[in-house]
Amino acid sequence: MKRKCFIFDLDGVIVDTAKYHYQAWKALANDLGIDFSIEQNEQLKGVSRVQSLEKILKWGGRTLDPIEFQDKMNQKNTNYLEYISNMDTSELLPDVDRVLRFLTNNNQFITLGSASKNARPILDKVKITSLFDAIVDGNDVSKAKPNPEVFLKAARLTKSKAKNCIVFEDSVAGIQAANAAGMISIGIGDARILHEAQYNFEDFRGLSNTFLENLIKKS
Ligand code: B16
Ligand code: MG
Repeated sequence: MKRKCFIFDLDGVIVDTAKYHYQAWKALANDLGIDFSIEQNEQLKGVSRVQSLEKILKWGGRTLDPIEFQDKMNQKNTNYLEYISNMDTSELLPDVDRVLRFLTNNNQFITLGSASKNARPILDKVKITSLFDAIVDGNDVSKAKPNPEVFLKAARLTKSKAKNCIVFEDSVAGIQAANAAGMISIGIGDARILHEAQYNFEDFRGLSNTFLENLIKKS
């Protein structure tokens, strides 16, 4: 069996933390007197903390001095950390466990490619850290998605060529990053939003072991 590198995004793919990011950003935006819609939130998925706040300020026509900016980022993260503090294995998204087990049993590389600086503690909380051959998160990269840096780094750590990497992503920026890296992109979520992906699934329940087997065999 070939050894491919499967790269998982975290928020919205492995765990449903996307909803906690949304709630924390909404609270912050409203606090600044800025409206914040679900559609706008879609544009923040996969986007770094700094760039997310920059976008919200732009939408609200607001500016902050550097100290206030840092303050607001801390406020959002403190609020977010509170949301995730009680996370446990029940928050793994449907069938993530089955897919991870199938790939492990078939000797595939499992890696993380997330923009989040909170990725490691979250993996610990849902007790899957030991399944990963490499973890690349927001602390390890300088360029945010749609730049492919995060995925290229995961490939490098497992000595995999880009064409042998398969990326699971729930964000437009992440799908663009995977495509820019020359990797196979699989959108997890709404296919209308993630239409740039090579394959689309609402969630992992639709992604069969046979489909995974074919990805592994694919030259
Ligand atoms: P943090 P992912 C991304 O994680 C989220 O989708 C995005 O909403 C968030 O702003 C970003 O991480 C940074 O997260 O504030 O925890 O460092 O989807 O790339 O796993
Ligand atoms: Mg995501």
